[in-house]
Amino acid sequence: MVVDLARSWLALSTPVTAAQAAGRPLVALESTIIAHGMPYPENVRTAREVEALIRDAGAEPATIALIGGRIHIGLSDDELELLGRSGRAHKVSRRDLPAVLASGELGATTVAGTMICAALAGIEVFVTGGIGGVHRGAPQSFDISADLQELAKTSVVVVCAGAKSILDIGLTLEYLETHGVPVLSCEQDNFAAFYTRDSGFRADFRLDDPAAQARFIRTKWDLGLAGGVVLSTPVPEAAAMRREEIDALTHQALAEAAAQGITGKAVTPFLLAHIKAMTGGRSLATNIALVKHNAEVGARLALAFARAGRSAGGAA
Ligand code: PSU
Ligand code: MN
Repeated sequence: MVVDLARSWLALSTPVTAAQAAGRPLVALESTIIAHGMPYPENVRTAREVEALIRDAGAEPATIALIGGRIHIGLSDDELELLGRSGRAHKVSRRDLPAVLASGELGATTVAGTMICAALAGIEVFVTGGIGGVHRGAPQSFDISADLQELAKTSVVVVCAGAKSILDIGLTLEYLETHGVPVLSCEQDNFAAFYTRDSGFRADFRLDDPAAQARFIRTKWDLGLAGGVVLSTPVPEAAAMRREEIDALTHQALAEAAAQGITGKAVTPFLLAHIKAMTGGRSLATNIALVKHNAEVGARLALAFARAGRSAGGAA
């Protein structure tokens, strides 16, 4: 069977295997944020702290990366260190997955790449920082993250702090609507904007209660409506940046990217690094705070899924 063949590429860590055997909920985590989204050593420290938060909440974290020709579901401390430190991990989206797996090289999975691997491993909840989206200027550049197409077809919930204002958030939401991807929010009505709480756009449905979130998502999948769900939650107030500041920085970063002729998969890491440099690291503190908050929201959802699964007779 095709799925069994695909699963033969997986390497589950011992804690992940144990959690699955015990019926403890799993939460997937991506690795592009470690290898390309944050500098060393904050990236590795944050990855470990995020894993600890998920464990403390009663779920098992499963950070996903490609190592030695296998899709690793759950990483050891040494593997996290390797990814965060080596500087040679490929950024792996759907397109890149076969190349990096077949070569046996090191790969850090994006939202799209992580969704594919999480689905193969049977993990339904995935926590990240922000999703990729439709870039500003996309009508000319055609730069639309493969994350959106993955959300259209792969049945995993992506918990995030919205999308960055380096993107065209209005067009990103339009694209998701076209592809039938529901955008849920919790803690506020509007879709979040990563460094800032409010994107200025409403999410489709606000559901603060994890049990209600789980019911919504389970209903979608029960109906055979395959595909992802976005769950947006805003960066905690105390860590949020000012909208005017981030807007000004975004314009500068976009101009710099254009001047340097940055294109393709290099665009997002370039913009992130540029904004970080221009804020003297304050944007990094915001980034870390929002990922940790997302981890708490994701863990609560995974627990609610597990409870609902049991009471409904083990739907999975
Ligand atoms: N947004 C962030 N931080 C990130 C990314 C996005 O705030 O690290 C990463 C995620 O892995 C996301 C990817 O899936 O960038 C999107 O890249 P692209 O735009 O090339 O599809
Ligand atoms: Mn792109």
